[in-house]
Amino acid sequence: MATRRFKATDPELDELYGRFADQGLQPLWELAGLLTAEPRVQAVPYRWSGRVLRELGTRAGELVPVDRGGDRRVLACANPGLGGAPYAVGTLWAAIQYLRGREVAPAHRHTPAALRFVVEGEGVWTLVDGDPLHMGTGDLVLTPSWTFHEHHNPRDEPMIWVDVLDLPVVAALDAIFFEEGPTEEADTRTAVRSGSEARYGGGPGLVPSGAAPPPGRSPLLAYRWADTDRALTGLLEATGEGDAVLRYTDPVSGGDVMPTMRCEIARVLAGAATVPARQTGGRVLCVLHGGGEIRIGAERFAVEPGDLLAVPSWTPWSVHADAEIDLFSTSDAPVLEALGLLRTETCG
Ligand code: GTQ
Ligand code: FE2
Repeated sequence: MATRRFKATDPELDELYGRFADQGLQPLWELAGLLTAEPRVQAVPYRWSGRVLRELGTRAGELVPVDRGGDRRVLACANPGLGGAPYAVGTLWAAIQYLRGREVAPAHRHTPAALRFVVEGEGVWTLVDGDPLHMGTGDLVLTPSWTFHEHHNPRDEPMIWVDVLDLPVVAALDAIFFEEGPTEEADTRTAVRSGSEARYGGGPGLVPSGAAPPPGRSPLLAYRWADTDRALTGLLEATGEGDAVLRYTDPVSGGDVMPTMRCEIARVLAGAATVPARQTGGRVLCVLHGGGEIRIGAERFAVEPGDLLAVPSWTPWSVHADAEIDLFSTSDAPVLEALGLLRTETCG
């Protein structure tokens, strides 16, 4: 495939442009829109209705089997600004996954890292490198890069949850690898408590002496709603403010849960609003509880539990709670931070 051929009115220059094209070259002075004053973002502010996601996930559950080949019954949120790409924002994959009662989603691993967040429901187990992690309402469960994972639902009732992956980042870096699990047999083990939580989730501020974290990611793979809820309540009590934001961290290093994704949870009290702010990089929001309005750029979305929203890079957003809102959020901030590209600004 040849490179773009630029045209000039001057015949000598036009001839030179022809030679550029033959040699796979382009003149910078003809290239507009490369170094823009601010990010020119393709993704647009968008909201996927939780109610619709649940309804269409359920219908897919009736029509589409999960097995080797299909592997995952997942509906990807495709931002309308991204020209058909199955990404919620330029750097994040967001989706809902639906597993019927008694179903298994077979083991595999891939270099993109994943996280699961549960808006409503329980009963599915995710095994991460063989460690059984239960998923329940409000829980955050991690599947770090290149860890084997499989899901199984020992109950009769279906379950739906939210997946967020750094897939677009890994794809942009041409670093996608994928591999199926070593055995055909589904591992349907459960456990009262995962090994990861027994070791690293024993109590606030307590980690095994001498513990070295796996580089760049948390050895704790599940963050339980009861703990998150208590922490939010405590922070609001301490500050007396109308909203509070917590960051999920690696308990050993204090850093983000994974090298590519920052997870946060915000609580906004009824009648309160957050100060509009923006930062570089993409963000995906998931409404856990409550209702009100989320403003992203010029858009205003009335929200309810289960809604997923896209916050494009450098776009101001704010939350206005009618009923107390709990809002889970994933951004690519660790990537931008590592590269010295994270800019934040309040716009209030
Ligand atoms: O659960 O393993 O949403 O591999 C996309 C790719 C979920 C998963 C997604 C995946 C998974
Ligand atoms: Fe996967």
